[in-house]
Amino acid sequence: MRKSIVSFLVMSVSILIQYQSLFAQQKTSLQKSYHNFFLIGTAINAPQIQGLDSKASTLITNEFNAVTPENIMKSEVIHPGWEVYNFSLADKMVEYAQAHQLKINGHTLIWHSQLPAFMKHMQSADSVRNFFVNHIETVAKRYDGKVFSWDVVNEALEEDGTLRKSIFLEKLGASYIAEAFQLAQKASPNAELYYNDYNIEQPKKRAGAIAIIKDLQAKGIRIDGVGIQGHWRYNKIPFKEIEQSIIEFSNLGVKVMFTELDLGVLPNPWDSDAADVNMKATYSAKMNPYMNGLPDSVQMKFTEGYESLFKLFIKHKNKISRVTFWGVHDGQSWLNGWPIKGRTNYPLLFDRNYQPKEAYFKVIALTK
Ligand code: 9MR
Repeated sequence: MRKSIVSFLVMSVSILIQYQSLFAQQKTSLQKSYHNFFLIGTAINAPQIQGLDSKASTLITNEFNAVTPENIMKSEVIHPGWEVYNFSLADKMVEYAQAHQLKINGHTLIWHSQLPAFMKHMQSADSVRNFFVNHIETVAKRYDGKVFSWDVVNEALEEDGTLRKSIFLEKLGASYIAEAFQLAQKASPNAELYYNDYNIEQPKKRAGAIAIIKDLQAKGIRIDGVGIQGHWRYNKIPFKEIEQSIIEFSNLGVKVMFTELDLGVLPNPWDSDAADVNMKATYSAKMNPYMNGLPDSVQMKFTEGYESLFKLFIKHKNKISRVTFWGVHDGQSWLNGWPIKGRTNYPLLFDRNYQPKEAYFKVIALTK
């Protein structure tokens, strides 16, 4: 018994060393392996854009060919006052991306969340309209030719597929989505324009997204793609719905993307895949079970999850244009702080020490 445990340990360590040395030699990378299939992206944060995280920078430039700013293009940051725009970090990101041939997906023009303080409780429809038009025109125009694409509207749907009761719907009416795409097209004719949301692989919400796309198309307004965010749980990945969504969205003639991929391993208080940043729950030790490391059984299932997911993506590679992870490494993930603050989650392909996990090699091996 003891002997077999020892030989199992020796085998595991030697596999790990093999993997890590392969990685160190940089013979391979995600973006190189998937070059003929689709773009491989990551969300990047402010320190990474400012060059303050050199280990992450090495991963970003070696492993990825697309980036999405995790927060710095949200209206709260880029448009903090009526006439005040703060472009410094976004401009820096453009420089960084140009220097490393990374395609930028601008995230995001119109989102009900993370709005600037001055417009959160705005009462007058005229003021909301002014903000809306001014924001899209200014930001989209400045980055025309610099960003490859925009999430023009983000998370406009409720789980039942109806339009979310956001300040935009309330004050501007349902046509705000079409208007946002029109304004974006005019201000940034060179960027691809996308609708982005979580859980739109689920039938009811998917029907809502299809209705949005069809409405734009019927009005002759350009929409180039749809982003399925992909915040899933490692052991509850909705494969059937994902595949069905790839097919249905693609049948509408738009590109399909997975835009914020991560596979959380921690218990979810509501047993749900909603990624609503406003949902919060209180901390308890029971809800943070893997503070000191992930059990092998979970790690194995996590690896299998990523492997099966990428198998599915490869099967539909002609319909998928990009797969973006929501963060470079586990330490950066929003899932350490949501929906419960202070937890230790393990959702990405690189660990807290910036090292690739087994899932990374499995995902790459699928391309051979
Ligand atoms: O990862 C982002 C986190 O750092 C922010 O605090 C949060 C609020 O702005 O947004 C997170 O990113 C969200 C993305 O912009 C839209 N889809 C859900 C993402 C996870 O909440």
